[in-house]
Amino acid sequence: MRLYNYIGSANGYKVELALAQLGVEYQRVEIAIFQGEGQRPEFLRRNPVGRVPVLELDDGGCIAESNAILCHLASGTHLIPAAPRDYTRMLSWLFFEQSEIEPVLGSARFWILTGRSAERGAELDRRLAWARKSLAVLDQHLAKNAFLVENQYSIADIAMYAYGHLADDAGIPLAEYPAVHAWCRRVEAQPRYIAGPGAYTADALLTG
Ligand SMILES: N[C@@H](CCC(=O)N[C@@H](CS)C(=O)NCC(=O)O)C(=O)O
Repeated sequence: MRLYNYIGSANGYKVELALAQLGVEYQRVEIAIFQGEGQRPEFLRRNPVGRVPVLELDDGGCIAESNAILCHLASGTHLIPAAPRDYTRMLSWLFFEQSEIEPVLGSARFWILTGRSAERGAELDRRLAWARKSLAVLDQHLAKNAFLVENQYSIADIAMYAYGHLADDAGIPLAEYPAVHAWCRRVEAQPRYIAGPGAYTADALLTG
C-alpha cells in the first residue's frame, strides 16, 4: 500500500504512527501541498478534496480522511476495541478530535508556526479559546481513564495525540492540563511509538 502525505501534517502523522505500531509495510509518497501538488489532477483523482493523507490500497482504491484511514488499518487488531459499546466510544473520540481539536488547535498551531497569525487576528483567539475548552474536556476524562476508551489504547488515542501533544506550539502549555500531559507520556511509551509530525517545510512559511 502507498501513503500520500506531507511531512508537517499531523493528520498524516496519525496514520504513520498507526502503520508503525501495526508493523505494516508501505510506500510513502511526499506531496508538496504548499507547492500545489495536492491540486494536480493525478492527486485529485485519489482525493477530490486535494488533501493529505490518502491511503492507496494494493487494488488501487483510495481512502481519504485520517481517522477513516485509521479505522481501515486497525480493523480487526488490538487498536480497535472489540465490545460494541467501547467501539462506539472510540468513534465518539475520533469525531471529537475532528470537530473540537483538529480545526482549532491544529489551525492555530499552523497559523502561529508559519507566520499567519497576524492575518488571522480575532479568529486565532477564538480558536485558541475553543482549543482550551476541548483540552479541559480531555483533561477531565483522562484524569479518570488511562486512555480514551478506558484502559485500552486505541486509534482514538493515536488520533487525539497527533495534535494534542503539540498544544505548546500553539501557545497553550500542556502543563496546564496535567492529565493530558501524563496521557501523552503513556502514548509515547506504547510499543513501536514514533515521534512526529516533522517540521513545516520552508515553502509553508509566510515571509514578509
Ligand atoms: N479531515 C482531514 C483533514 C486533512 C487536511 O486538512 N490535510 C491538510 C494537511 S494536515 C492538507 O492536505 N492541506 C492542504 C490543502 O488544504 O490544500 C483528515 O483528517 O485527513
